[in-house]
Amino acid sequence: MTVDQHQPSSGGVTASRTCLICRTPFEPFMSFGRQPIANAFLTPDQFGSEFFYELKVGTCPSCHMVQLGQHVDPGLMFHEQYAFFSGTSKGMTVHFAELAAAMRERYLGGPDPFVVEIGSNDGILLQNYLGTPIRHLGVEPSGNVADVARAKGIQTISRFFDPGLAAEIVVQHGQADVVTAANVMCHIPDLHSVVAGIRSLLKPTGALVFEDPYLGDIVEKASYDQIYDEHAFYFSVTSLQRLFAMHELEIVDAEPQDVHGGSMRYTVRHRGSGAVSSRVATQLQRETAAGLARDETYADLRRRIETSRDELVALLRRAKSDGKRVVGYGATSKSTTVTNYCGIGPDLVEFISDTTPIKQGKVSPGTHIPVRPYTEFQSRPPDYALLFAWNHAREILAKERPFVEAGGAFIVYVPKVGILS
Ligand code: DWN
Ligand code: SAH
Repeated sequence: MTVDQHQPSSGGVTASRTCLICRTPFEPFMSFGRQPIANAFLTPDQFGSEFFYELKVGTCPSCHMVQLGQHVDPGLMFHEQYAFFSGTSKGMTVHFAELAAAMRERYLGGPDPFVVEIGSNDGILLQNYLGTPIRHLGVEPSGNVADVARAKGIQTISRFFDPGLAAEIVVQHGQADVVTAANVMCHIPDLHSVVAGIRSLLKPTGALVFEDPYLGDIVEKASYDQIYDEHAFYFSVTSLQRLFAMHELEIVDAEPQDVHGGSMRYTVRHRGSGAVSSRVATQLQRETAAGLARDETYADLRRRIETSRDELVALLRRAKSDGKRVVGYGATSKSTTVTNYCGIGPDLVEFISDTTPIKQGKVSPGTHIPVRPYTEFQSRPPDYALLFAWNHAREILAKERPFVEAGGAFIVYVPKVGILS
């Protein structure tokens, strides 16, 4: 089934007043106000044309899909100058090597195996199949990151995935044993068309394996910085079950992951083609217990987010009045929501340290904090590092022991605002 309800607008943003999954009207439970494109790092000559929209989020009263109330046109976010390169985290490189091995063992052991990845970025996942008998194909619309993958020898098509492309892939390469997507499905407002495309691309025995930030973690930790333009949806097993049922597909497994601040790995197959793990029912029970389908949960989340904002701003102001230097650690997409929602600019955060060359020498979207190379963090260590890349805390805290041993400290805001000693 294809529900074509999301038409790109000419103004760069589309308002959504009905659920993109089941078309039930919904009201946003929260607005984060005026926000820029999360990954649109810019130079001063671009200030006059900086794009803004209202970031608001709601939950469908019928299918309980949590989703944005406004959608920025995909071409404004994913293009030749996309700023996020997956390989910037060593921890994620290990995570995807493990995912590749797990899929190989479970679903890619037959004759002439074929895997398609949607949103393959710089090839962090598919690189693990190079030199194996497994045929692969990446679909990655952001041309600059796709070029990095191609340079590694990874077959990559630079287009947005849709049913038309799925049909072309089937004609040229045949159906896939595995379709995989990490941190991509939640980025695509026209999810029905993507799921329809995946359904036609998958062999009858095939599996869709995908991961995305998990709604249960966002609610529990009040990690509101997961909410930004690229993340159109905040998935739970409850809401996804309904979506896949509409396409005669079913979730056969749901495995919590500790990456990106708490994610879920879903395995989906043609209805009736595989055993359903007891983890699915367990997860559904947990979601009921956590109140993910109840309005009060989101009213409470909004209050906790407002408190988090007030506490973070107070802490940063105190640091400033005490004469301390604060530098951001990781110019994440997530930090765009935090800095713009809280009103944090260069007056409170001197610069943001980031290892990604394309972000360096620019300023952060909206509040215009300079982004500097990591070498600057090392040569001029601040009193406090504001941990915007908190999802990579394990990797970063291990690396930054010398900073802490020399008297530096990390300011965090997920799950609570505070200073790590
Ligand atoms: O869903 C998405 C995820 C997968 O990646 C996309 N929509 C966009 C992006 O989100 P993000 O920008 O919030 O991702 P990260 O992985 O939290 O970004 C980390 C940033 O921090 C990168 O710019 C690299 C930088 N970094 C650093 O400077 N030093 C990261 C590490 C680990 C470091 O040690
Ligand atoms: N899978 C990688 C990248 C996630 S970032 C990881 O987990 O690290 C999201 C990626 O999805 C970007 O590279 C973006 O260009 C891509 N993307 C966005 N919309 C897409 C679509 N409709 N089809 C395919 N890829 C898409």
